[in-house]
Amino acid sequence: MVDAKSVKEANRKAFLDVFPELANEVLDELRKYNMPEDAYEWTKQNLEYNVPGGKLNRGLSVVDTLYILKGDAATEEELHKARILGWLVEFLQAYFLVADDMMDASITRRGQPCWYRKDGVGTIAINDSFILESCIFLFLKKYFKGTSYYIDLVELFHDVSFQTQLGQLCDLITAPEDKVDLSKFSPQKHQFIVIYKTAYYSFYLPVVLALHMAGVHSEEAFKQCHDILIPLGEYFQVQDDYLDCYGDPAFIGKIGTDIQDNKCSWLINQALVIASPEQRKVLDENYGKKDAEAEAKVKQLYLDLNIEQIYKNYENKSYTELRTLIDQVDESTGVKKQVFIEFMDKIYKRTK
Ligand code: DMA
Ligand code: MG
Ligand code: MG
Ligand code: MG
Repeated sequence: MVDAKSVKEANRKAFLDVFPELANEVLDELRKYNMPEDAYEWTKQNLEYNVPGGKLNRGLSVVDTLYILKGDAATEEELHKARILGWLVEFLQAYFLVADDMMDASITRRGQPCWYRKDGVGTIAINDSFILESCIFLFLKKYFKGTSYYIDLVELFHDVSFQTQLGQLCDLITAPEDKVDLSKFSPQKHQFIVIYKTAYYSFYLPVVLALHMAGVHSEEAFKQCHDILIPLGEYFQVQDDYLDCYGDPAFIGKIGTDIQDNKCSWLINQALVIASPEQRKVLDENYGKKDAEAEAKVKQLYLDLNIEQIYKNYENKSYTELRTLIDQVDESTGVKKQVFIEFMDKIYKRTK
């Protein structure tokens, strides 16, 4: 008897099995270029340390989406190509995270020290992130150059990277280290930042990649995906902001830095909306300070303001709203409701 859980595990395993193959192909390129042995070993480490080891929601969603769209008509060869595209989303994510951890001065990622904090790595991590990005285009060329939708894939990766970089820019300049000014924050500002820095690459990209593979290329189909996946991505980043403060570092694999980093997080924006003038003063004086005591005062204020309950309410409301949006999907455009339901199920009420 094949239950849903064992099917999921088999899919995950098939996905994971592709990674060593891809890592070796990158390393073969280095051999072709006659790279010195130390550069070869460095790149091997870069790939192994930074690409696998995440939750793989983004990568697996490419494969799951293709399967939902094509059903049993999807051949093993097509599924393999979808797994490769899934890994390319994971390469893109690795590229952003290596850089993000440097810019956010983070300590750990996926339960291990951030790459830039490893002995001897430091700012070389900047170039390592560029190499991770280049791998995407190397594989697109190798596996998709012969397809009719090759240029669509290339453009999609370029467009989504640009959107993410713009989101990261807004995230960073809204959180200057030397000048805390909470009046620069607002729920609207937060929404803009998270849509650009997270929603496009994490939600829109994986689904549209699979759409191209399934032969669905219409603007109406892309628009329907956009109108659901962008709010879904927004919800996901609100969860990320929540977990930064309330997640268990041992479980989520990273130590929260948002309060000390002066980030325009969902939590501070909720607090600012309801804080009394006295409470606002506490936030002005303690937010964005590289100081554990000041951070503790902000956390205490979140407790006083019952921000966790506001988050729980938001979570339930988002779920209902997203379900309504999904119910309205017009499947005649070639997209299927199940694509969104499965993606949402992967993240709803996540604790990691
Ligand atoms: C992440 O924002 C966005 C990108 C593009 C990596 P973040 O800094 O909140 O992420 P994390 O909490 O994982 O460091
Ligand atoms: Mg970060
Ligand atoms: Mg960041
Ligand atoms: Mg975060």
